[in-house]
Amino acid sequence: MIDAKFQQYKDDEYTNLEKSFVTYADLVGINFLNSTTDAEPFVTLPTFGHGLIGKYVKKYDIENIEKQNVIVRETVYRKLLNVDTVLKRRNADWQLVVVYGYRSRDIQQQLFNDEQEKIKIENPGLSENEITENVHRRIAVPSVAGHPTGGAVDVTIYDFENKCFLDFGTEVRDFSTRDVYFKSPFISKQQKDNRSLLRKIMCNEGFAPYDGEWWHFSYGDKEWAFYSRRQASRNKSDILSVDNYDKYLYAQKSSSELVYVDKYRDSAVVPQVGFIRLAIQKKGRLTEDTINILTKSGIDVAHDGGSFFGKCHNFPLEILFVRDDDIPSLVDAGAADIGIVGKNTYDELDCKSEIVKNLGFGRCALAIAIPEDSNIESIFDLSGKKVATSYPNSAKKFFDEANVSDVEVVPLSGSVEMAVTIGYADAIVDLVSTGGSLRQNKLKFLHKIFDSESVLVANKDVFSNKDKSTTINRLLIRINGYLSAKSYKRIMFSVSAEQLKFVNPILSQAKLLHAHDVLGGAEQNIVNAIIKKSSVWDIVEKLREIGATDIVLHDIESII
Ligand code: PRT
Ligand code: ZN
Repeated sequence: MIDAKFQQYKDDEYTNLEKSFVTYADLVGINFLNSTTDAEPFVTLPTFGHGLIGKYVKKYDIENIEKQNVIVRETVYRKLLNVDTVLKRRNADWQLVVVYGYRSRDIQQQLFNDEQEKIKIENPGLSENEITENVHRRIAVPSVAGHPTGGAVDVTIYDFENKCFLDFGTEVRDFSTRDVYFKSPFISKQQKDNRSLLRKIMCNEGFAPYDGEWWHFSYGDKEWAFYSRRQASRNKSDILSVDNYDKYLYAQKSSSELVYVDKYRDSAVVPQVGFIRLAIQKKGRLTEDTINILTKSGIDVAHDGGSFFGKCHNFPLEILFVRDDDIPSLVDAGAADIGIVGKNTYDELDCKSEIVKNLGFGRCALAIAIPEDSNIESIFDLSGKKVATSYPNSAKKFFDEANVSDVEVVPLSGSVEMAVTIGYADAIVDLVSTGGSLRQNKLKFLHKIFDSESVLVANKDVFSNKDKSTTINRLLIRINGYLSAKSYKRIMFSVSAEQLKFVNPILSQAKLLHAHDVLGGAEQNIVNAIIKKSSVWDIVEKLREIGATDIVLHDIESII
């Protein structure tokens, strides 16, 4: 009973709100005074990037034709870019996402007809006019509709930090509830604030809002002209200039008339020839070493810590900061051209990209471990047992190839050691580096499945692009130079002519990279050589034994 009463109360509130929506009758009298505004091109919004993006978040009508692309007028595009910039000033992790833009006239008509049929059946008593207005609240009457002009957009805000959309009280384009009305009283304070913020930023940029849908805004359509004219007269602006709004109206276009520029593949978005995108771990074990290897290769990485994107000022490279588990699929899909990831992750995810370089950091092993007191002695004792792991594919492959039958592999996304402690599994397959974590959890090593280290992976098609391939090779030369330099040191010391004859055997034993050169030839000689880091102290001690002096060690930046 109370529910029914409350529902009635809600319905009355909604119906009351509907009275102030812009109606079909408001728009039908607005005339299109021909002008040049209509000659402007349409553009697709980038589907990926650090700024504004356009992407259908659900399956919508023109997705079949346009895939994920959202199409809008060029002026609208520029305004949306500004909105995104303003948003990011409030919070660097926020991004404007446009989930709907242009819709063809045919589709508008079809949606309108469907909705009209529905309303007619639900409300048999309504007059023709009432039905039209009723339908118009959701699906605009085609002759005055905004989406077919390319001037109307449906937008929302994504928060990169929390990996979700801001809470607006309903999902974008959720027509199952009238809480989508901008002024719905049945949403929280926070939700209201989010709606007001979105509206304020969009309207400051010249868009007109629509009270019936918190996400819908337009520029240059009839609704915009009506709204702007009404605002102007409320603010008592010059009525003459108010009438000018009609001049700037956009005409609607059918899909056959639509010509557009694909911004996503446009050179404006990818400004440099051979520009490549590298995906790296945003925050984790690999991050520091990865950035270090880039910096030491002479690449400046600018990253504010918050956002997904980093720029390099001195190399045609954009860096994408993501979870390491996402790197293989981003590179496979070509969303990033190359990536730096643990080989363990690469193997586990059955990556189609190729490994182009082992990077030598993030070393660990994927290993089988068992409780310290377990009576399991070999991998064959695991037959019929439960093994918990975050690496189910690698584990299954290993047991299959080793012919250990009936191992039940239980996938867990984290805290794998726990599974054994609580008796949920008999063994684990996990990464081990120092082994400290095993000891801490009273586990012991049983068998190594594979060794792993960080690798540079590249999309398999990227080398067929000449420009990108050149950039990747430039990057590789630098990384190779750094990696070889990293394992050597330069040594200089001084010896007498007498001592010099002992020097050669000491140095050559230490596997020289370069033959050393000797300056002098008289009483005192300066020897200059490049030696393996691993033998530095051994060599230094031996040199001191023969009486060498002024021993100086240098780090090497690069060996090319
Ligand atoms: O958030 P995101 O998804 O990006 O990070 P993540 O939690 O998936 O990964 P992260 O940062 O923990 O590890 C990233 C990569 O580092 C792995 O994919 C490996 O390639 C590499 N790596 C190197 C390691 C380890 N060493 C390592 N020891 N990854 C994890 N570990 C774990 C190990 O499983 C154990 O639980 O660290 C713990 C301590 O190890 P011990 O043996 O040193 O005690
Ligand atoms: Zn809309």
